Amino acid sequence: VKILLFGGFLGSGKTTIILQIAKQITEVRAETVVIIENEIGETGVDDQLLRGSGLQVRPLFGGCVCCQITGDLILSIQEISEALNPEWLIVEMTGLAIPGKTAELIAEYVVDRSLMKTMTIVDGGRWPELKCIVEPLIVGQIEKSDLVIVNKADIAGSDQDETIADIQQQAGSIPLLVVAAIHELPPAVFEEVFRFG
Ligand SMILES: Nc1nc2c(ncn2[C@@H]2O[C@H](COP(=O)(O)OP(=O)(O)OP(=O)(O)O)[C@@H](O)[C@H]2O)c(=O)[nH]1
Ligand SMILES: [Mg+2]
Repeated sequence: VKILLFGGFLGSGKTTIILQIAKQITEVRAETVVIIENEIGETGVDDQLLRGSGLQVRPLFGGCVCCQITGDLILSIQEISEALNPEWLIVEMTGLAIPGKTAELIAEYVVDRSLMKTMTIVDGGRWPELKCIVEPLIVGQIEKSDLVIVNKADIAGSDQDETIADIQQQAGSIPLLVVAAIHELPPAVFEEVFRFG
């Protein structure tokens, strides 16, 4: 099993992107996928949205973004890989999780880090505002990930170049893609997401 971990602040577009990635896996690559939804709240909205598309989805509820949730996640990954053994496992993390840290924890217990890829989704339009309010979180989400996807390019304002330059600076050598996930993602995005090693 190869694991794709999607993180990024609340509302950045994780579910929208995951839907396209999962469809690419099942319809284009003809491979199997299970999605784990790591939700904070009690109603699984994303869960229903994803399930409506005919995909296999496991909800994973938890209280907050701590080790407890990662413990549940690790158990779910173990259970799913043993019972279903899909080719791909997609995890939508809560908007408050740090993808790279979660990957390190999973790597300690279940799956080799080389079989995991962490994607951090950034809402380009909200970056300046969120940087003022929750800088350590959104910067941490970027710093520890394998790929940064800046989303909502379709509604970007005149400060977009500045924003992307700032995000790129935080990302350092981590690859960065700019997308509008509300439209069909270009092939280059899928290539990058599915590229391992
Ligand atoms: N304009 C625009 N809106 C987008 C884009 N991608 C997602 N959205 C919208 O942004 C909102 C949040 O998208 P989601 O995919 O649910 O984001 P999320 O990160 O899964 O959200 P949570 O799971 O609640 O943290 C939805 O209303 C989407 O339709 C985009 O590229 N452009
Ligand atoms: Mg979501």
